[in-house]
Parts: sequence; structure tokens; C-alpha cells
Amino acid sequence: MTEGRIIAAHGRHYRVEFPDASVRQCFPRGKKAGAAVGDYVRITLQGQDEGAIDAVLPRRNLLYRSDEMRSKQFAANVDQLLIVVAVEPTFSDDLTGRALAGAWSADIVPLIVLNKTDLVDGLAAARERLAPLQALDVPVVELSAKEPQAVRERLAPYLTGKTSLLLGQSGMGKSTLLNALVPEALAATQEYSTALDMGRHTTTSTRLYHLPEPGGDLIDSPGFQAFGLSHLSREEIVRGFPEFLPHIEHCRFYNCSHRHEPGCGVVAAARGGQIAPQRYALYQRILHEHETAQRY
Ligand SMILES: Nc1nc2c(ncn2[C@@H]2O[C@H](COP(=O)(O)OP(=O)(O)OP(=O)(O)O)[C@@H](O)[C@H]2O)c(=O)[nH]1
Ligand SMILES: [Mg+2]
Ligand SMILES: [Zn+2]
Repeated sequence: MTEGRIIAAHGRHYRVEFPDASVRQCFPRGKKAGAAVGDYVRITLQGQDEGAIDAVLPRRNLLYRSDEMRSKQFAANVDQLLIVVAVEPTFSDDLTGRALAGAWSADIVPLIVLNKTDLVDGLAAARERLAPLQALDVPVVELSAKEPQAVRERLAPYLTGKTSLLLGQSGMGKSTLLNALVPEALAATQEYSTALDMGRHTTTSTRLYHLPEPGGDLIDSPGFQAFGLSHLSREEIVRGFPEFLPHIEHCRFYNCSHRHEPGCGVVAAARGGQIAPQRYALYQRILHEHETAQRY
């Protein structure tokens, strides 16, 4: 029996890497699934290059999304979430806010990467849309994935020695960034319009890569179109909105949901402009989904 880390997942097939850098194709025993890229697992070796997953070792965290229908795991044991947005195509504020909330509620440090800064015409507008998030002390790193040298210089201080997950909508340039940081990854990248015509994302599965010296791990993932957070409790949802914190102290009721209650500090702050309206609206949407999910 031996331990390794899952570096790729395709349905029930997992690629597991061992401390000696060897990699095996592994399958979960029985019907039980649920392992994610980044998980440490206990394996029984089988033959030359296969293995059975006996157990998933306790995780530090797991980032996932869920709605009423199903849930999907992004990755486990992640130190940092790189939310990749681009000047073009237009990114969704809703999805970006959800990714942030998902990270904070799972104790993962978020970082926003604004890619394609070479497309200067749309740059000012993209910056403006990120300003409310930057105001929350989320670092925004601007770069162009087409300039690998600059990408490495700008991201190295964040990536070294950590496991980072690239997450974002299709066409934002996650795989192009990966290729800039790990040239031998040779990940497929594609013009967004072409990918859309084919009706699918360019990257189809999640995979972990090792960064060259001074090291670290980087996980590339398929573009997401939804980020339901119905698995979060009310307290966890609030953790996704750290700017509410100073105002919650003023809520009259200790179990305030920050919507209809009289004497709510958050509602007052949203009305008074100290909380950005689109952030408060996102909070309401996520809470509503949570309550809908509770009814099933
Ligand atoms: N102009 C410009 N184009 C870029 C930049 N980075 C990526 N692109 C282009 O954007 C398109 C999408 O890039 P990908 O790396 O495939 O995007 P992705 O986020 O991995 O997409 P999915 O795998 O579908 O989630 C490709 O045509 C890239 O060449 C950049 O910095 N500037
Ligand atoms: Mg990709
Ligand atoms: Zn309140």
C-alpha cells in the first residue's frame, strides 16, 4: 500500500502520482467515487501501471459547486484560487463573485488574474468592473498570457510553493497561462469563437502540473458556466461577503439574514452605498438558491 496525489480525473479514471514521480492509472474501489484532483489517496498497486484507490486521505479543503440537480468538484487541497478573467470575451460579474465566495467559504485565498491586457481598447472597462472586488483587498494581477516572461515574473511571487487552481469561464486564457508557466504542458488552447461553435470547452478535464523551479503546482480546469453555491450554509455564504462584517455588528437580531429584518446593519449599509449594490444583489441571489435547495 502506498500514497499518492491525484493529478488528473476523467470520470472514474484517475491518474495518481507517487513520491518517486511515477504515475499510475487508478480506479476507485466499488461504486464509491468522489475523489478530486489534488486529493491525496491510499493506493494498492496493481500490475506495472495501475492501482486501486482504497481511501481518500483527509482534505484541507475542497472547492466545488452545486445546484439542486447536482454537484461538481473542482479540486481539493488548494491553497489559492486564480480566478481568470479577460478583457475579451466579456466575463460575468456574477460568476466572478461566486468564485470568490466559494473560495472564501472554503478557506482558499483568491486572486484575480485579468488576462489579455494587450487588447487595450477594452482594458479600462474591465478594470472598472473589477474595482468593487479590488476594493475588498483581492489582488488583481494584470497580464497578457501571450508574454510568458512577464507572466512568470508577475505570478511567481504568488505561485511558489503552493497549489493554485486556475478557474474561469471558457476563453479567458487559462490554458494559455498554464503554457506560459509550464511550457511542457502543451495544453490545447483555442479561439473562443471556434470553441463555442463546437459547443464545448477547449479544456475538457482538470489536471495538475508542476511548476519549474522554484516550484509549486498549478491546476488547469475546464471553463465553467455555472457556480451554484447551494451547499453553503447561511454562515458560509456570509463569509463570501467579507465587506458585510463591520455592518453585521449593527444588526438588531443575532440570526439576521440581512434582507427583510428591521434594524439590519447590512441593509442600511447597502442603502447608504457602503456596500456595492451588485454585491448585495449577488448575496440575495445566493441566499435565495440556498433556501430553495433546503426545500428539497
Ligand atoms: N490577445 C490575447 N489572446 C489571448 C491571451 N491569452 C489567451 N488568448 C487567446 O484566448 C483564446 C482562449 O484561450 P484558452 O487558453 O484556450 O482559454 P481557456 O480559458 O483555457 O478556455 P477553456 O479551456 O475552454 O476553459 C485563445 O485563442 C488564446 O490564444 C492574451 O493574453 N491576449
Ligand atoms: Mg483551457
Ligand atoms: Zn442584518
